[in-house]
Amino acid sequence: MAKQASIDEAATPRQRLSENFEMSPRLIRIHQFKISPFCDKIRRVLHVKGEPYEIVEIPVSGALSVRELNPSGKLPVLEHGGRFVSDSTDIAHYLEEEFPEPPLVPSDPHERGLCHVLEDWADESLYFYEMTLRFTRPHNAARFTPDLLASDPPWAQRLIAPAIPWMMRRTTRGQGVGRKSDAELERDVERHVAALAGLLGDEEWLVGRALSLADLSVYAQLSCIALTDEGAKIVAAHPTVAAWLARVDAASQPR
Ligand SMILES: N[C@@H](CCC(=O)N[C@@H](CS)C(=O)NCC(=O)O)C(=O)O
Repeated sequence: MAKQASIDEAATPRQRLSENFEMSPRLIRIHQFKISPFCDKIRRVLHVKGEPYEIVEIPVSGALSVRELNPSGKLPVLEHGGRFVSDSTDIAHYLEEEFPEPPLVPSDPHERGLCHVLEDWADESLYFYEMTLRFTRPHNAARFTPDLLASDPPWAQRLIAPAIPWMMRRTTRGQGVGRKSDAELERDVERHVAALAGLLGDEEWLVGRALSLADLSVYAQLSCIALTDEGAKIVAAHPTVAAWLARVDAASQPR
């Protein structure tokens, strides 16, 4: 489903654009950091929609070039029909308009509202728990930093790797979650996962009777939390949530 774009490494992201677009103007391309939960969310939206796409992997050492595509410097950025769309929520809604089937944003106003609130909670709250757990706790940072830097040249990996926990901590401290003790943070995650178990009850999906953007957004963040030892234990204690994670994963694989 996803093809790695063959790109001229020396070209800027905007220069890289034109070639394939001349041949295939409706091509979808995702500029991403592979292990970003927001990029995972968008890949899964495209899998559910059954739309093929190309990946442009941005190395962490090339992160400044992202500003050419998105002034906020954040990924993912979607390229389609000569347009650039940034922010995973905007991208998901753009894709919903371009490729309405199967719908991922409910049409019922109550479900639509709940879907949005859950997506925003995942993006703006759960994200900082996953970032703190994966990249600021030394035993986890040792596991996940090599994945984060997998597309960087060796010199950049050597230079950047030691700074990753510091960089992530600076962000999570600014946001607030990073100021909590380990025990407080794990208690919060436990409360969030218990809340999801309560929301799910006997239902298959978080909103209504079908997979929605809420499932994909919460999945993208919680699956990263569950990759850590601490998160795995918390999720395992809530079989409803563990089963839902597996269900969302299965429903959003490449077709
Ligand atoms: N609200 C944005 C958040 C995206 C985001 O924070 N992406 C991170 C990677 S997980 C990023 O690009 N960080 C680089 C930076 O902040 O400079 C979205 O939904 O797309």
